[in-house]
Amino acid sequence: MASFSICLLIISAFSMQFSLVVDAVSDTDSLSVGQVITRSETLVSSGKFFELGFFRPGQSRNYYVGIWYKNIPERTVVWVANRDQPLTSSSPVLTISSEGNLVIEDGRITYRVSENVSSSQNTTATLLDSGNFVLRNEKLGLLWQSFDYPSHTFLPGMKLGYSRKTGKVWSLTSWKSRDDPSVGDAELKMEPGKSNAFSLMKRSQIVWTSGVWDGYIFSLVPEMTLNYIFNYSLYTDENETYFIYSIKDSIISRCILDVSGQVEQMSWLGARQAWFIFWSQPRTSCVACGPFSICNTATGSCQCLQGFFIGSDKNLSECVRRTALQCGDNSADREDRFLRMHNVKLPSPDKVLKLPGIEECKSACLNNCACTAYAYNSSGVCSSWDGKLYDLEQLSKNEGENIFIKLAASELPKPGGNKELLWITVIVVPLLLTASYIFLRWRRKLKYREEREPSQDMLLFDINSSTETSKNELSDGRAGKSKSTDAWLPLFSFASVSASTNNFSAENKLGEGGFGPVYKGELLNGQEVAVKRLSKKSGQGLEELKNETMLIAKLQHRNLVRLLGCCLDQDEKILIYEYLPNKSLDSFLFDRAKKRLLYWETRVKIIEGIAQGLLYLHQYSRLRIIHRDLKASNILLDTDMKPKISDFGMARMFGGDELQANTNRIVGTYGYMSPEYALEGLFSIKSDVFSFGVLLLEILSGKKNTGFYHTGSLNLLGHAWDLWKDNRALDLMDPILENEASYPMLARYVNVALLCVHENATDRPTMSEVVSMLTNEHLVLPRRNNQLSRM
Ligand SMILES: *[C@@H]1O[C@H](CO)[C@@H](O)[C@H](O)[C@H]1NC(C)=O
Ligand SMILES: *[C@@H]1O[C@H](CO)[C@@H](O)[C@H](O)[C@H]1NC(C)=O
Ligand SMILES: *[C@@H]1O[C@H](CO)[C@@H](O)[C@H](O)[C@H]1NC(C)=O
Ligand SMILES: *[C@@H]1O[C@H](CO)[C@@H](O)[C@H](O)[C@H]1NC(C)=O
Ligand SMILES: *[C@@H]1O[C@H](CO)[C@@H](O)[C@H](O)[C@H]1NC(C)=O
Ligand SMILES: CC(=O)N[C@H]1CO[C@H](CO)[C@@H](O)[C@@H]1O
Repeated sequence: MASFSICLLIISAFSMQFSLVVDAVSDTDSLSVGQVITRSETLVSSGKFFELGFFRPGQSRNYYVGIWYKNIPERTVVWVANRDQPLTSSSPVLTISSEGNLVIEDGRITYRVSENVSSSQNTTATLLDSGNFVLRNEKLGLLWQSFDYPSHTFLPGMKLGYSRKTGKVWSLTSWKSRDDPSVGDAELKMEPGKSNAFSLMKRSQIVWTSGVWDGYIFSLVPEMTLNYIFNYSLYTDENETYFIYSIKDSIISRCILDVSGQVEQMSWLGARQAWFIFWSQPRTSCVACGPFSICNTATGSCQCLQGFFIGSDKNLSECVRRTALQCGDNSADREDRFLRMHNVKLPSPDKVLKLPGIEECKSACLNNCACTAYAYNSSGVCSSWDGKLYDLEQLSKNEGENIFIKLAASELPKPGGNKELLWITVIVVPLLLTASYIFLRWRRKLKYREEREPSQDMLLFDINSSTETSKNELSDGRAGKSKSTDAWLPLFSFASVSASTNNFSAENKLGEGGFGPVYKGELLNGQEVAVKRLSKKSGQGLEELKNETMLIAKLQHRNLVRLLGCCLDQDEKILIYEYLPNKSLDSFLFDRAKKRLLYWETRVKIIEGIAQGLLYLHQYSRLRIIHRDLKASNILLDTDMKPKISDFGMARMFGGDELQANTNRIVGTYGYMSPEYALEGLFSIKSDVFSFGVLLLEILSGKKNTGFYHTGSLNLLGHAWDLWKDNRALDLMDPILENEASYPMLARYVNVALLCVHENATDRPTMSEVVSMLTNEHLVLPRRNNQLSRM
């Protein structure tokens, strides 16, 4: 190893000599006065972590000077020198000018990267292993550094905050698009002189805030308490206030403000060559919608308004007007008109006026060429919007307001006197209505038949063909007996699923899972079901998904939610589960009033049930399912408060790593992720055991692992461990259990939980060991003797 490094040193020494000959640089980390970096050359930090040079982002033809990770194949740019000054010539150079400034020249323009640096000889610019590019000089020391001019990436060691002396704000600003690093419309910053909180601004409106720094964490970022990796601090003195972080392990991590306006903290998984996002805000996907589009909050999708289409950019980041407005040209026929949209959550207006009536409001907008929309409400307030219209949200019936969008007359059906319209209303509509009524009746009949006798539209599989499954299922007591025949998984049509959920109406929505929204539905036979509408993108093809669904449907255990059917219809992937009226464990456990219903006995039953369900997934099902997202909100409770694990097999169905269907990047639930999963993306049945341990502590204490802290220990796990060391494990107990709990049992459970959350996966027990430890009173448990060093 050592000789190899020496070898490298020699090589780089040689290349440095060569480069000096041509007065250019290569494979060095510094640039001095008179030297240049051309398009094909780069600086590399001494430890080879970062590289600096010219690049062209995405499809762009322009050159920029940027810094990216040296060893990450997909170029990940962390800083751009000339964001707002793209270079179009093909022979730009970066150099230090004679007066000591860092400049980019391309023959026509000279862009000064560093300004106001006093002239001096012997100035050098060095790319450091932290990713900071610093301009130094022997006499004056540090003159300028890139860390003082953040772009969209917040690296460890950088400051975000402000200087009280100069008023300078260190903030993150998004790129305009993936092809254009110029300053976009999102900014993450701390407002000078205000409370110590970050605000995420989009077009100067606050879309998310971190909450104030309370000494340990930002109050609305509870995930900061689950801190395996970072050392955060908020530094403040008479001159400046800033937030800074460092990384304890040797992992690569960065925080970015994405083009979509989301703040994301991610780490690089070398083994999988992928970025792993483990935290992001704001969670709503509406932030990604561009101008003249409307966001459907139920599905998180953006759609162009009527009269607009997706422009050159396929990312819906720009909807473009189909027909130009006629503004000013008042020849009656071509005057602009307004399209009424219902149930819209209005963005904050550009102008508000008190006007006597809606007609006045309308003409005010019509007479102002810049005005693109107006709204009028019952208190006589006329709101109007100029230019690009952003942040419209479609709400459901009885919510929101009307907004009127200005469109060219030709984009709207002509009002009244229109013969075609008359024809349509008088003849075609009734005809259509009759036809659809007949069709629906026919469908309905068919549907009933389908439910009784399986048609070819069903997936067939034979429970007995997997001898392993049936043999093992016997250990589950009840299961296995009633299933001597072929099992069928009904395939539902999209129309029937849609009808059962009232067209996926907001009133039917039960919640939002990692894979998409869940609705309550009612089948034609009156059975209540939970309908999970998976987000459109999944890593798998339809056939694979069908196979996986079939396999998953075969898993039957009293502690798993039953899959009743599915609908795979073109883009739609929908799973239909049994409906459990008591909702999820977290809705009881973390609710002050409802947690009283979780008696000690109930909690014991829940813990044992989850352990059994997980054991079945890991060991007794033929598939060996790793759940990967076990958490309180994925445990559903039936009417007897018996637990049923939901969302199992989702990772499998979605193929490999695509746990989060919305993106092609991996996301788990931070509070329950084992260290090896969070840091390296490694998962195994032992990462489920870790999540089970966290869940166990939450059930015993009634507290969330996320957001919990107590003097000295920053999360529930650390706190449990501290109490355990002091022989005070019983203090962990949820206070409302005081007169009920069995203390020896509680102590045993805490012990098991601490074994499960062992930092090393191999030292954690398997689920079958967990089950026997939980139930066997006479078993002597190993005591934990190691620290949770990273927590
Ligand atoms: C450079 O100095 C000028 C005048 O002193 C000032 O207006 C400008 O903001 C300074 N630029 C930077 C980047 O500090
Ligand atoms: C620049 O550095 C060299 C070597 O370090 C030194 O000999 C020279 O005097 C310096 N020049 C100036 C102007 O400081
Ligand atoms: C965390 O960061 C602060 C400030 O940078 C530093 O003083 C402290 O020593 C660090 N702690 C650890 C454990 O690295
Ligand atoms: C604040 O700035 C002043 C003037 O530059 C300096 O003298 C002082 O030491 C600074 N205070 C701190 C805490 O760095
Ligand atoms: C009308 O709009 C104004 C300004 O947005 C708002 O303050 C007022 O509450 C609204 N009135 C009603 C009845 O919605
Ligand atoms: C034209 C354009 O900007 N396309 C981008 C759309 O978004 C994807 C990823 O989200 C990019 O890969 C494309 O380049």
